[in-house]
Amino acid sequence: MSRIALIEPPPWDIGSPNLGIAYLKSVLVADGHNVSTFLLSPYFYDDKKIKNEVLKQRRIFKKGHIFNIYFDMVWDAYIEGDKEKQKLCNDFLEKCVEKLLDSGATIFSFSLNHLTLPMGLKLAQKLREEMDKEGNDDYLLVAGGPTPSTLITSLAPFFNIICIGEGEETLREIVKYYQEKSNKLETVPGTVTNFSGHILHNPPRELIMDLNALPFPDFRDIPKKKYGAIAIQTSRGCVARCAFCDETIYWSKYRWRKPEKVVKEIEFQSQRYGTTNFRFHDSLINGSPKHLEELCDLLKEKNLHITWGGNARVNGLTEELINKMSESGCKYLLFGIESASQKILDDMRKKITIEEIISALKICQSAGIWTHTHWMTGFPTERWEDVEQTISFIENNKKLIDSATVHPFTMPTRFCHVFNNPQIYGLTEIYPKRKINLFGIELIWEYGFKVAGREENHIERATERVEETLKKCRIPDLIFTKSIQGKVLQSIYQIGALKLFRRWVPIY
Ligand code: B12
Ligand code: SF4
Repeated sequence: MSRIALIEPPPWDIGSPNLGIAYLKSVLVADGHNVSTFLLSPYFYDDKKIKNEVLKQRRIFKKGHIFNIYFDMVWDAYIEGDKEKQKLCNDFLEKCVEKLLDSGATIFSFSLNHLTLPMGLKLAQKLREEMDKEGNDDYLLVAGGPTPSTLITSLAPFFNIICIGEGEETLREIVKYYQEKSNKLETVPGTVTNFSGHILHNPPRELIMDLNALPFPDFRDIPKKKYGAIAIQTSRGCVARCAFCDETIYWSKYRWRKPEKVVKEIEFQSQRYGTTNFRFHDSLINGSPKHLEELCDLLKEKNLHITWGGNARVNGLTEELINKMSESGCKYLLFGIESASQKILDDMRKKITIEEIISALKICQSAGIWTHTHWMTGFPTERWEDVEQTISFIENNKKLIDSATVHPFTMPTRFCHVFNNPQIYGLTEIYPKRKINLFGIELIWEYGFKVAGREENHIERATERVEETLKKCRIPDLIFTKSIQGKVLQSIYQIGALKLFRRWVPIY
């Protein structure tokens, strides 16, 4: 049977482990393969030399989320060409190469997003060099996940196979054909293959319509103590189609799992890992309120005493449902509120109203659920009066908002409604704003755009103003649950000393 390494390069979140990799592992193990998981972020954060450099940067700049400093370090190393940082990152990757080769794997499968791309490409390059040095040509470099699925051909020079979208069936076939030494390997649906420089675009992969048929995600060989919660998913895809988002395009049709199956998985993972803390990795947990309600009822009935949280939409959240969620262990919800101007919400195709936002926040507060809110500044149709409405909303409702993150509007990919329908949003031009050179390939990192009738620096000004407002209202950019510990931490925040405690708080 083949040996497969599933790799998540750093730097990525360690609040919960990579669910995609755990699913891929479970289907390959079910087929009888020998699979090792390499989630590298915890080791990257713990690497002494890297940690020292990050802490040094933090002292110099006196502020900044620790995670961003790690990411900046990688960026400086591989994009800005900082030799010292490059050495630190390369040394870390050398150790990873050693571990990967020791595992005896011959199929190296990378799960990549924009943050993990630089380290991922470098690691793939190093593995190839090592294999070539040993004269070993019986290996495969495979990549999948959000970034390979969108950048596709640009990344082909680094890999033999790029997988697009949902990966379970695709990877199973890849491993099967590799093992059989079949030339079907070059034509697996849902991939772009690159064997000896011959690039083939294959037909798309069909969706997994019955998610209940998938085995439970397998987290067995992850460093569990380094992660705060176990990841779980009740659905794939989203019921909405917000203009700036690619989730519906990525996952296509919205699909949900039977609540009984989800509860079985919770019981199974709790027993296996001794954890009662779960993070739901759904695009949104209330795409089907009926199934969510059933899930909460079952959790309560079974008396599982878990704590959980996840992404939610504000609509469809009735008092009854939120109370059931709270009683079944829900401690926090992340809401994509984006703006408090109804016009902008409508332009964004959010299909939510200001009344629904206030109602959801209020009910969560009385149910003791922590509300984390995401705000988006600079949507193309946003004007200053819309920003003012968002600011007043935050000021007037600060007691209902436990924490918040501000995201300036950007277009990292072409896969959103705004990019493909610029005229609807008043865009007069879309252009590659940030191009980067990553190990010899040129990538468009972000698209820029021009909007008629809006100040050039609107996004920067709006972001600054909303961030100032949150600060003034003492709304932090992090999550902790409304437990006694949470209350203590909130008081610490209120006396302005939270930054001392950030290391121990599960920062989002
Ligand atoms: C939960 C989540 C988080 C969690 C943490 C997740 C974690 N620890 O893994 C939190 C809330 C912390 C988070 C934060 C962020 N996130 Co997030 N997050 C998600 C979310 C909603 C679910 C991820 C997930 O588990 N999906 C379910 C699993 C099963 O899917 P998957 O991992 O993609 O894997 C499947 C396929 O992609 C494929 N696949 C994946 N890898 C591979 C490899 C191979 C070889 C193959 C064959 C297939 C394959 O097969 C898998 C099974 O089908 C996704 C959106 C989504 N719905 O997926 C965004 C998403 C991953 N996040 C995203 C972003 C941008 C962020 C932030 C940077 C946002 C921000 N600006 O702050 C932060 C940064 C986090 C950090 N500091 O490290 C983007 C990444 C986009 C990109 N191209 O890089 C996504 C895709 C959302 C989006 N559409 O923009 N996130
Ligand atoms: S509700 Fe959230 S996940 Fe769904 S389309 Fe809108 S932004 Fe994307």
